[in-house]
Amino acid sequence: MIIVIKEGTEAEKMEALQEELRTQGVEVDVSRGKRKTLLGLIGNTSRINQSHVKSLDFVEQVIRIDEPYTRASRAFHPEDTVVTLANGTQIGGKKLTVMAGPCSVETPEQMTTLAAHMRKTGAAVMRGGAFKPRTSPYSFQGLKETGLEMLCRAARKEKLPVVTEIMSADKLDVFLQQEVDIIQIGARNMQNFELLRAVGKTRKPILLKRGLSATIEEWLMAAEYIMAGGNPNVILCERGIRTYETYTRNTLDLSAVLAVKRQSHLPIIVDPSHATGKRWMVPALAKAAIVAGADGIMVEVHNNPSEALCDGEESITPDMFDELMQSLRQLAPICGREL
Ligand SMILES: [Mn+2]
Repeated sequence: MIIVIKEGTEAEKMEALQEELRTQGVEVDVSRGKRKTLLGLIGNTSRINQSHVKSLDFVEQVIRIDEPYTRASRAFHPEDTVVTLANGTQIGGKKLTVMAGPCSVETPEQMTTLAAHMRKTGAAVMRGGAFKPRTSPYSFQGLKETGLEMLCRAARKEKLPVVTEIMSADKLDVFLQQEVDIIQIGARNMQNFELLRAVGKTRKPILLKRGLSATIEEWLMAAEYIMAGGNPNVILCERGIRTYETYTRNTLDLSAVLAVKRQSHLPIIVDPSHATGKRWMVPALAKAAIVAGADGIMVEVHNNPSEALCDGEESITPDMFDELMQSLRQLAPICGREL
């Protein structure tokens, strides 16, 4: 249930109402927009006397929402959320954000070269995997703490923020110590509720990838878990879903971008690399994602894809990345965005 408060209502009146609602067993979250203030009621609202609330002179409207999520819902927060990183980089709103880098961190030289290239070409965030969730226990598992340090060092040198995946809550301290700018929750961990709760206790921006077979509602409920802990800084990432099609690694669901934009206020970016598993498809689908309304893209770039320790076949080369950035620069203003 959402209560819309009339413009210019005194703070005391609102607080008294919140107090009253809390005694009736619900949690109350406040969303302050440019003009209106909304109270989001979370929990069992059956004891709330809706007509009493409606009759209050400072209440404009009481809305019953069908969705099981509140904090992530557009109804509760009509304006787009813009997530601001520690260095001031903004994700969402008018901005388009390009996140790029190798699938996994391999060597310090690789990271320094790529970071310099990213910086020159204008990527906003550097990606790189240190803790790798691999389907096979015999595949390369990532350089872990050492890799994390390599990624952060190379990116800092170029003043680039970093995004990297966390696999378990016991590594959270390491991520915070290294001042990772965006903590990624991978597709396979989208419903790892312990992990969602743990990152929800921080105020770090979280990149939440859609699970392999997750519905949009399940995905937004995962975001709600993080937000319920008090962390509003959630960025969603569509990375392809599991279907019967085997030509591509996954099936890129661009309609999810539109659905998420309608249902939620959270920024959403698209990862065409994992969605397709095919290098040659990445640039076209990155552009398609922007046209569909995504707030940015995340692509895998490798200086020597044929030698990559992970996901080489879907990594684009630095030259392809330069070309992609050029076309995105042309596309951005047509889509009413800034790059
Ligand atoms: Mn990868």
